[in-house]
Amino acid sequence: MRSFFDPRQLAHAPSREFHNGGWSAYAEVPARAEAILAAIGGTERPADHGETPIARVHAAAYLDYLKTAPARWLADGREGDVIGYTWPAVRRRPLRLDRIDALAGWYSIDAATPLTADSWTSAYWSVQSGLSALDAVLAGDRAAFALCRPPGHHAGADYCGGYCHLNTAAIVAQAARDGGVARVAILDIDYHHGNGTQDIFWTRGDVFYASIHADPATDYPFYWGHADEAGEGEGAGTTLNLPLAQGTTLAPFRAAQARALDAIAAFGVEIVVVSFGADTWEGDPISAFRLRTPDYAILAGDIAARGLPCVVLMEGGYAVSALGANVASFLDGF
Ligand code: OKP
Ligand code: ZN
Repeated sequence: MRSFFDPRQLAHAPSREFHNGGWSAYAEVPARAEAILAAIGGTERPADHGETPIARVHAAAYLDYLKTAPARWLADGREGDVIGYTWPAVRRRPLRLDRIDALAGWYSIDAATPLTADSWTSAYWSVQSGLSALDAVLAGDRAAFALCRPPGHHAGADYCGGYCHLNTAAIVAQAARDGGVARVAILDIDYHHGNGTQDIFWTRGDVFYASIHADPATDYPFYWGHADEAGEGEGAGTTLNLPLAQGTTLAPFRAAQARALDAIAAFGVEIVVVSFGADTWEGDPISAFRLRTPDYAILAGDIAARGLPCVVLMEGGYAVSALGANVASFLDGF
């Protein structure tokens, strides 16, 4: 399977994140990508598709914020990474936001996603890796892998969050649509619900979003991913949420994935974008499912057996010592 990665994806390295009432070491570290690279062998450098496919999904003002906020933070006399401290409970209307703290709260959903001067560059190349994997599939490959890092599925059209800045799965799905693919599905099997992807396609009838994830009653991102969230308008019925309890093992996860794949098949898609997180592994430091390394080959085999071309994108997975083996197991299953 062809795999794509650009070394500029390593540069983004915030020093810390704020959650559970205090500062922690940033979990989404560059060493994650290095561990995957060591386990899967050679990757190709992605082609540069420019900003046009990114701007098809993300708001221009948000992209401007990602690019300029770190320099503005320093110009305002701050130290360290850009991080918000006040959030609008409801975004009632566009405001004239002059102060960097107002911008940071408006364009983010949490304090776990600080921006550094390198964030834009790393996120940009993470997206390019995804778009190059799509190119391989559009050219006829049955599956291709993008070692996306930073990840993307928590980023909305105009917000960052959950270690994510640009939503590569959404950008790849939209690029497939723009390339003439009539119907696309995104299968999200990261431990966390992909709130950004869901938001972006919430009212869309042409892109199906199916997610298997930890129950938002107990896990981040808390406010999305309940079983009754199914889309609205033309998107009514094109979102499928399958939350599972902490402690979930292979059998219930596999049954949920079969349900998601049945729904995707019934929707009649030509391409599946897989948001793959290895944070469902039993030893993940911030998650609580109980999948084992060989389980990933079984889950991937079930996906491949449906016979649909797959663009596989890396999302989460924070147990660095096991990450390479878990990703290799998943890719072997194809
Ligand atoms: C990103 B992805 C841990 C809090 C961590 C952010 C989680 C982001 C996960 N107690 N909060 O979906 O793997
Ligand atoms: Zn995750």
